[in-house]
Amino acid sequence: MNEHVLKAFGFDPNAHESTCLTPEQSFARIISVHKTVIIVTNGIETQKATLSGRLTHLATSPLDWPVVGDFVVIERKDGLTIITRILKRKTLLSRKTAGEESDSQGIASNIDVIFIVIDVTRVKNPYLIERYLSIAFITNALPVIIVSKSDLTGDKDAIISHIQMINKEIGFCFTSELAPPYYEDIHQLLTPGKTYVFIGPSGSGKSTMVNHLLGKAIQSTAAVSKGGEGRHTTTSSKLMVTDNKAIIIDTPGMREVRLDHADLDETFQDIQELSKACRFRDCTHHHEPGCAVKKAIDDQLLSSERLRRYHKLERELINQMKRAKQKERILNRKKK
Ligand SMILES: Nc1nc2c(ncn2[C@@H]2O[C@H](COP(=O)(O)OP(=O)(O)OP(=O)(O)O)[C@@H](O)[C@H]2O)c(=O)[nH]1
Ligand SMILES: [Mg+2]
Repeated sequence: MNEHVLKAFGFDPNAHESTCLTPEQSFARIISVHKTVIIVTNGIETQKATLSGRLTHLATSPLDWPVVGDFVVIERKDGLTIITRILKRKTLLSRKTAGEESDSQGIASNIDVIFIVIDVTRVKNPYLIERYLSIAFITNALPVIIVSKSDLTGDKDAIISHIQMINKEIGFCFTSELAPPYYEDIHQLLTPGKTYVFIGPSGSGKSTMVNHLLGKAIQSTAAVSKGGEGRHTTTSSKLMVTDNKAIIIDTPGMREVRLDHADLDETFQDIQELSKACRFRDCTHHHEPGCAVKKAIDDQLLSSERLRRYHKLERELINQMKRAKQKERILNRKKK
């Protein structure tokens, strides 16, 4: 059994003790996924693997497919490494794929902390932070905002108030490749055996940070365009281990964060708090009388823009849920 060597990749034998393996089987963790080729580690070596025919047949959604960070059972068969089981995910970060379909796309699984990396030039866009927080809060992993490229701003205080206006309780820190505090706070946050995923817009400096934490330039990086947009340099997620045994996952910059499952109540705590005083418990904060949220806007305690963004995300989430239900119905009908 290889449970103990896989501990270096975050495997907790106690969490999976009920899983009995045959002598041909071992545990592994998914390092990266390239369509049907999946790279796994058994704690000693990395190998190319494929999903077993049974699991491929049973997969009805992209989330049934391995996601970087998954713990799996692998088996050697005719010289090939086959994934025969995906162990229950402790946490899963996902978003909706682009387009009209309802498909969810797994970003990373079995993560403890989600680092949302947004550079100082974009962090004042509330739309970005609110979307990232919404997909992060639903996972039960701890979201932390990393404001990167702090060398490019002289006004950290304005950024701090901006973040606190969005969410009073969210943890955040500044980083810079070029000036203090460098990556000091991130180093302090990393704990051996825990898994950290870095997400955020393209060009925000995720791979630069990951290379720094690894102490070597493993991930490619590239300068942003003149307009400040990233060039989508990282094209697939990858799991790696730092010298002090923290497990980190670098991900490609997202063009768009579409909500799949999301927690709006945690993200919009102010609206959630105010709504307790609404006359109707199911108040939508649109036209109902006695709406405490609308009153807060009149009293200038809440911005109408913030409520507008909340309603937009709420609509998106409801539509996504409807599409997912419809897809499930179609699948069930086909099965029958
Ligand atoms: N000024 C400044 N530039 C930085 C800093 N960190 C990264 N950069 C630059 O930002 C550019 C983009 O960095 P990457 O690390 O490739 O960004 P990324 O988030 O991985 O981008 P994608 O892989 O496209 O998602 C590179 O030219 C980096 O040198 C920083 O702290 N300060
Ligand atoms: Mg990158």
